[in-house]
Amino acid sequence: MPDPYSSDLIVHSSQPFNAEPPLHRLRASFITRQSDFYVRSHGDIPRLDAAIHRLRVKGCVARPLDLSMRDLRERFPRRSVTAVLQCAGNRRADMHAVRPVSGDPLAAGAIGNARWHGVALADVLREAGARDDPALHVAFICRDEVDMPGEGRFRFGASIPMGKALSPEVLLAFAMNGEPLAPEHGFPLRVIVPGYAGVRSPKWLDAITVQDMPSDNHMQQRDYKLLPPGVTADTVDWAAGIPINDMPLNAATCEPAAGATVPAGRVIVKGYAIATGRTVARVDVSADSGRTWRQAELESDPAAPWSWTFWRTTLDLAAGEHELTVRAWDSAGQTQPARPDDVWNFKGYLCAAWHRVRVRVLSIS
Ligand SMILES: Nc1nc2c(c(=O)[nH]1)N[C@H]1C(S)=C(S)[C@@H](COP(=O)(O)O)O[C@H]1N2
Ligand SMILES: [Mo]
Repeated sequence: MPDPYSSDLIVHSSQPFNAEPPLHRLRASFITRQSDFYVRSHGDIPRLDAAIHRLRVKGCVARPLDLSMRDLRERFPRRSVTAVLQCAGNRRADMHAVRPVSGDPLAAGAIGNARWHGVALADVLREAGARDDPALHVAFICRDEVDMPGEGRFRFGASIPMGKALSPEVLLAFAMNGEPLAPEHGFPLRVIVPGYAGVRSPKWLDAITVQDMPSDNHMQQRDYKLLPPGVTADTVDWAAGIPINDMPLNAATCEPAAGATVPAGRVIVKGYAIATGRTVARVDVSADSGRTWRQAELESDPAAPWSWTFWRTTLDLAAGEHELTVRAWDSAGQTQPARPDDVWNFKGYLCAAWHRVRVRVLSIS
């Protein structure tokens, strides 16, 4: 099947389909086009019919619901949010370079910023009569099936705590940038949980269960947790891991590309930075691996707190090899770890070390 949406993406695997955009495409627009948006799927992409799709809401609720897509559109106020979606494995390749990790060697493209349209999850939960109790969890189950060695075949699922589920930015989304969701991004219905790792934003949503514990799905219990550096796939005790929800402060250089050759003189360097809960207050760029730094110009949208910050600066580069390095600072004055070695974990999650790009500068004589 020809797929116009995957033409420019760097494909890491075709089954399941996993792909990320080249970084210059990502930096080309503050709102990421669907065709440039990374795809992370764990199983086959379901082809669903919106006319017959239903969403059930059940569990610890006063009034269970069984909604068509039309019910969702007609019975609840429309909401939109501009938000970044980012995979917990974004920049995994940098961790892989320290010591091999499991999972696709993602560059810095497993992230995108979109305008999402749908209804507030909070409105649907209130209609179902769910209690605002911080001890509760909202679990999602999806239509795609995942094959996991040793675990067989199961449907994708995940959960978020009730406190986050009731936050107004969390949507049940049916559109992205004013277009219907593409099949690979969750058509006809997905969850969008701004600030949280992508895994907590399930696609192809089938049912919501309010319950007194997190989802028992593999994705919640035995994956997407942060483990200490000494732990391997053979020794892992998943119960001891930190579940990945909020994403750390991060920044990446998108242009020039890693390994690029550029002419000596003034070189424009551009990228993105992202903070959750706080704002990106400063971005430093270095042409000498972090010995000296200059501050980049920032471009953000104050009306879109879940969105990313773009940055750019101009460096004067002499001929030779240079390692361009970037790090962000947040509004609490915190910054990123210097080396991926300091945050290495066997799944390669949350790589937020200073991002380094080696370039070759040629003299123009
Ligand atoms: N049903 C379902 N939802 C899912 C996934 C999946 O495999 N199946 N992958 C998750 C992960 S790990 C990420 S990072 C995001 C990616 O969303 P995207 O493909 O629209 O960019 O979807 C999440 N939701
Ligand atoms: Mo992910």
